[in-house]
Formats: sequence, C-alpha cells, structure tokens
Amino acid sequence: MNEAKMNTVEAMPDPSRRKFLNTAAFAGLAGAGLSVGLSACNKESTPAASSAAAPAAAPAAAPSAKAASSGLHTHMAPGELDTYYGVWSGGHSGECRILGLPSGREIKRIPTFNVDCMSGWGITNESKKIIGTRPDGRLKYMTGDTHHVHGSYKDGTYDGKYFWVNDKIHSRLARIRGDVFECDAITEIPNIQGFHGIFPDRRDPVDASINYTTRVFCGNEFHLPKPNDGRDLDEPEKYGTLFTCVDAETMKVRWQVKVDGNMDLVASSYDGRFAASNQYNTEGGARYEDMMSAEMDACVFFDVARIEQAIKDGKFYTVGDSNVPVVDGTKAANTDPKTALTGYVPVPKNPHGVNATPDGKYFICSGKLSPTTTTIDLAKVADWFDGKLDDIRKAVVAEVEVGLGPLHTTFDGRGNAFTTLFLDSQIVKWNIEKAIQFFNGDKSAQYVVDRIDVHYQPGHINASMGETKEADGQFLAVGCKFSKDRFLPVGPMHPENEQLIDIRGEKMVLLADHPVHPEPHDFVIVKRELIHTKQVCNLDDHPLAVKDAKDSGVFRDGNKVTVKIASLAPAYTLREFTVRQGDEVTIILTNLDKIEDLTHGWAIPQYDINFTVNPQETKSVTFKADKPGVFWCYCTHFCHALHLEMRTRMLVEAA
Ligand code: K7E
Ligand code: CUA
Ligand code: CA
Repeated sequence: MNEAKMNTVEAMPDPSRRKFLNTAAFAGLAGAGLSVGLSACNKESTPAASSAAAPAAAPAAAPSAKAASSGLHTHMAPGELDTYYGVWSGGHSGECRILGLPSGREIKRIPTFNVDCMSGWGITNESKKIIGTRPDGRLKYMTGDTHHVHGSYKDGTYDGKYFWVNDKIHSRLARIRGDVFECDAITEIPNIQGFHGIFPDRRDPVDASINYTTRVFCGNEFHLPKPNDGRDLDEPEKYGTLFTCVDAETMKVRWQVKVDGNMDLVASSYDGRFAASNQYNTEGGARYEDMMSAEMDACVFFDVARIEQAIKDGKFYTVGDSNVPVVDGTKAANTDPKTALTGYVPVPKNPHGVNATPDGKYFICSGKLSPTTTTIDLAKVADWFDGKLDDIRKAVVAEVEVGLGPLHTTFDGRGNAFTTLFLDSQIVKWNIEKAIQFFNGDKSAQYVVDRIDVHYQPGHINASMGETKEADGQFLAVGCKFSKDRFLPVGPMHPENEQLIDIRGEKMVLLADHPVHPEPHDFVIVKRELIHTKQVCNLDDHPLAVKDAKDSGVFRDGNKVTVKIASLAPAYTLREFTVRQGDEVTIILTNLDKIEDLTHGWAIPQYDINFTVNPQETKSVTFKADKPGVFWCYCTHFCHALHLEMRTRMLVEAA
C-alpha cells in the first residue's frame, strides 16, 4: 500500500471488492506452479461463474438498504437485554469474549492465555497457578492464540456448565466456567505443536446413560519429531501428529492417537461413537510447496470406544517423558475396518472445517482449495467400521460446488447449510438433501438457495444454537477477516468485522457490522435460558478468605509476611501496614461486600500489581518488597463516592 492510500479515506468501489484478495491468492498459488483444484472457476470469480455447474440463485443485492426491514430485532433499547450469549474466541489477543446477541454488544472479556491488568489475570497467585509458572515464579507463557470455543453438552444441547478454547501457540486447552465466565483450568498437551480444532463429545460412546460431555477432543496441525528433543530435526518423514482426548472434568490428558496429516477442525457425533478431524497435508510436507501436491486429503474418523478399549488392552506406547498412552491411528496400521481405530474418508485437497448437522446425520467438510463441500453420511462411516461398506469414500453422499474458498459451515435446523466462501467474500446457503440428490445424478436439483455478500473474506460462521440439535435458524454471525472500508479508519491496523445475518427466511438479510479487536476465529451462539450465572462469589471458594474484618493484619514468619486485608466499601480494613525491605510479601484481599456489581480493585504503584476482587471474592499476590518507601495501595475500580479515598499505605522499611 502506498503512502497516499494510507493517509486518505477512500471510497472502495464495489466491483473491486472480490479482487482484493483472490487475485493475489491465485497469483501466489499459480506462481508456485501448483494446480489448486480451481480450474473450473479460475477465470472470473463471480458467484455466477463459481456455481456454473449448478443452477444458482442470483447474488444478493447490496444489503444495507434492506437491513432495517428484516424485522429481526437487533437494536436493544436502553435497558433491554439480549436473548443470546455469544461466546467468542479472541485469536492472538489470547482471550475470549462474551457478546450479547443479536445486538452484538461486547459484554465481557475473559482473559485466558493473556495477561490482563483489569482483573489481575496473570498477576494474582490464583491465576498464575492456572496459567502455570516457571521455577522462579514468572508465568510460563504470556501469550496465547485462541481459535475455537465450544460448550459442554447435555442431551444434544448446551448445558451451560463449561466452555473450552484452544491455544494454538503453546498447545493448551482452557476451560471457562459457564456460571462466572472465568477460566478455571488450563492443560498443556504434550508432544504437539499447532493445537487447532477442539470439540467436546456429546455423549458417551460406551455408557448410554451418560448423555453429556465427559471428553474434549483436540486436533493437532503441525507435525513434529516424537519426542521433540532434538532428534530427527530435518527428517520430516519421521514427524507425526497426535489427536488428543482430554477429560472434561479433571482436564487431564486421557489418550492420544498418532495420525497421518495435519488436523484442522474437529467434530463429534451426537451418538458419541465418532470424533473426526478434517486434515490437510496428508502428504506430510514440511515446506509450503509440498503441502498441496495431493489431490485428495481426508477427514479422519476416530472410533472412540475402540481406542479406549485398545488402551485398556495395553496396546499403547508413550512418547518421551509424557506418560499419556498413545495408540497408532495411522492409515497403514488401520487397514482392517473391523478392528480399525481410525478411518480416513478421502475429501478434496486441503479441506478446512468439519461441522456436524443438527440432525446428527452428516459431517460436512469445506474444500478451501476445492470449490466444494463434502457431505459425509455418519451411518455409512459406521457401516465401514462394522465391515459393511467396502470403500470408506462411499460414505461421501454429496460433493458439490458452492463457490470459491469454502471454509466453515453452519445450519438453520431446517435442512439448510450456510458455508463461508473466503475468496468470494460470500455466504452460500445450500440445501443438504438437494445437494445429495444433485450428487446422485439429479441435475435438476437446485441445492444453492441463496448467496449474500459479506465484508470481507469470511472465516468462521455460526448460527443461533447451530452447533446443537436445537439449531433454531434465527440468525447467524460471520467472522470477516478483513473490514477494509467498513469502519472509520484508525491507522494501519483494522478491526475484524463480525456481521450478523437474518436467516429466518429463504433469503439471507445482512443486519449489522460490528468491529472487533483482532482476531476472533470461532464462536458459539447460545440462547440465554441455557446460561445460569452468579453475580456474587462464595466466600468459602477460597481457602484463604479473610472472612471477618477483625482477621485482618500482618503476619510474619521469618522474612515471609502475609498481609490479610478485607475491603468493605469505601475502605480497606487496614489503614496502613508495615513490611521490611527484602520481605516476601503475600497480600490476601477479600471483598466482603455482598452487593452485586460492587467490585473493588487493588493497585500498588511501582510494584506492578493491579487486580480486582468481586463481591465475596478473594485474591492474593506475592512479591518481594525490594523498594523502601511509602506506597499507596489504592482501589482502581469505581465503587463508591469515596472511591478515591479508598486506599491504604504500604510502608516498606529500609533494610
Ligand atoms: Cu477455525 Cu480460523 Cu483456526 Cu477457519 S480456523 S477461519
Ligand atoms: Cu473500592 Cu473503588
Ligand atoms: Ca484482519
């Protein structure tokens, strides 16, 4: 971009919008001398061209003028509450977020893998324990990259208990409590890099009485030496990837499966039998040019009960100093369907995203480099594992062209799928049964129902309750990776654009643009009746709670000093406290206020401490009193008319 462009606001003429990315993307791929499976649609990436093989609906008109007439109520009047919770990832901000929907208002940020000086996440002892520390007490990691958020299930819908999110950088899985929307556990998965897709199981594959989530499945993109300790450095043929199962309650890693290929997204079946991950680079290429040579990649299916039986039978090994049992799920080791732990359904090259239909029948993979979606019939996959289907590719019941750069799919619960087309900057609405008819040879079956332009380059998409059997087909949100001209310019970094679309009728209607801090990937939309939060904490939840003002004080044990303080608006229970230079000081602060929304803060200048305590909550910090002097510990969170007076002196005596 030249300087003149950087400094001016330019109107972006509509016809150029598709050229923004796809021209460059194609040039790059073509330059590498690669066939990208797009030859049918290569000339002109218009909706009409990309759907040439199928009768298609006309592209949607410019949407803004229609937005107000859709009738879906998105503007909340003052005091009015949203009807859905949106639980959002935050990408490389390392956090998660809660949006109220359909208004799109951001209600809360949930620090997860990042450090947050509002709440004190990464600063308090309690949060450091969850994130993990090095021997010297510093945080093990300060960075995170959240992509996929999914909630715990009961009877095929959300139970509101937990949400999980992956950290791609450091291969960690975090759990967020649905009652307080705070992270309560983080698990680092051994022997992998590029932890990407996650999905909770929806019921137990063995015990039919367990119709709720007890496992979280984790896909792994980057292949690595096993163990990654310096061996096999430049021998990519010896690298591998591992699919991982984490226990939903204990958050311990239960088992891993060695797999061919780079796993992308994960889905689980409503009957509990299967987890699956679409995968690219089944070639095992270690360099960009080598990751796209095969025409077909796969969606790999895991028979969960068989894997767990194999581990019970002792048919596992371990990697390096990890004691997690690993079974062999490579294609070569699973050629007999009747004993196979895994089955590889071939899908066109470098697929992205796999999503389960709300009726539980199909998994749908998006083509990414192929302009198609692939619909896989789970009953036929089961037939293959049971020895009743000779070729697992026959589980593919539809593979139809939908447009350029299909990435992710969601559902309205009425038989329609909505797939993002990254290169076309569109969403295509298509009917699953019609796509199956078309694929079966009925060329009159019009499976494309509608298309709509989005702004721009969409990735994830999710409809209200779309990941459950209660998909209600009200609206969907789509995460657009580029916002370009949609918001006031603020310099080189643009926000992402989360758009909201009414999907109640035959035609989609664009309702709203929302700027978001980069860069959410996935999200789920949960009706509010399923979420039960509590606004006041329980004093007993923290073993060190200062339950009574008279328990406050300074308690010394050698050079370790514990300062117990309570807050009760608008004062702390200690007016001052004294420690000595060189002491290791632990401050335990309990907020004794019981009133909802009466949060206090605690900041110590020059000691780099800042956190908040909610009603009836306790938090603690530990630091070395290395600077003598007077330090005003003050309340950061506006709590009372006398909020500014709410402070106490820490007197550090010189050694
Ligand atoms: Cu879910 Cu963004 Cu990690 Cu697709 S990935 S966009
Ligand atoms: Cu307490 Cu402000
Ligand atoms: Ca962007």
